[in-house]
Amino acid sequence: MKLVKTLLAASLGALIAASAASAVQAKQITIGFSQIGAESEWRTANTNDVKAAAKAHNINLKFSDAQQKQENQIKAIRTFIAQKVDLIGFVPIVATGWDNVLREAKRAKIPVLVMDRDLTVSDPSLYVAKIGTDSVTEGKKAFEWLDDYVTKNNIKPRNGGDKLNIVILEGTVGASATTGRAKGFNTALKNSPNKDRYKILASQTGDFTRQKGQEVMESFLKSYRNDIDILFAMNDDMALGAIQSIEAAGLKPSKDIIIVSVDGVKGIFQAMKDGKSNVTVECNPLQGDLFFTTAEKILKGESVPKSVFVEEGVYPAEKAAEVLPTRKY
Ligand code: GYE
Repeated sequence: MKLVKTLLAASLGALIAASAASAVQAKQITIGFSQIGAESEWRTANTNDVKAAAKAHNINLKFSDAQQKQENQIKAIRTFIAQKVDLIGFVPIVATGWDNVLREAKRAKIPVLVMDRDLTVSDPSLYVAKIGTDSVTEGKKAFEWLDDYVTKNNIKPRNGGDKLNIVILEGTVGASATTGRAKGFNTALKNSPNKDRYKILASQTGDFTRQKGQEVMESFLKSYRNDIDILFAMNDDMALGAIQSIEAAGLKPSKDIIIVSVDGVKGIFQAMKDGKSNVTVECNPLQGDLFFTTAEKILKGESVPKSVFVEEGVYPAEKAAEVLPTRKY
């Protein structure tokens, strides 16, 4: 009898342990995610991808849109800490100013996984890892494509002078995507054997939006209508806005003014197909799957690389018609 009882107790214990383990396994992961906002076609694609990937990974996603304000992102992160989420993800709108809130997350023992943009913190242990895009390389690819195009096509300054004049539409001030692209572009220009061929005439932020891209290009054209040879727009949306201003000024985008931009959204492929833009350097917004796969590893205690870049290509206008139907964003 005693033996039976012991056996029974033991198997009951095993049963409880087993079901507890499966309960632990089945516990759905909750992740708080703070997105920047919806400033561009790229961002919308990024948000849609994060939401779809969360579903595919069976994650309980608490999604928060900061409407372009760092303070809203900080508030959202604090809310996630209070809610005791399993992991916090966020896209830093600007690179600095995160130390305090990330220290609070660390104290609460909630791991932080950064997506898309880079950040600068005083202590690297304030976040576990970052997945995203390589903006310095994007800027470099943009200049290198341009330099090659100008050389092959023997492009001359429109005003008969000896310099090809470049105007730049920068992204959000303080964002890593802006500083990185500027650094990549300017360094490649400085290192080019043809560097004396170019002059940067003007450079101003268009905040990564179509509307500001249009407005700033309009003001560039007011000052330098007959001098601008090249536009480097740090994203496609600003290039699309600028195309409107170029046409309104009676000039031909892609012919009178060569247009180089970054992202690779459908809108710019359509514009290239229509002969209105020259090239886009891809910046891949489809980072959701990698994000949640990495998050799951972190929560299992596995080690992950501190920084992972997603893959990106370069698409000139002559490929636009062929590539457009295959674009996912
Ligand atoms: O290029 C731009 C967006 O951070 C890489 O942000 C991203 C940039 C992207 O608004 O369109």
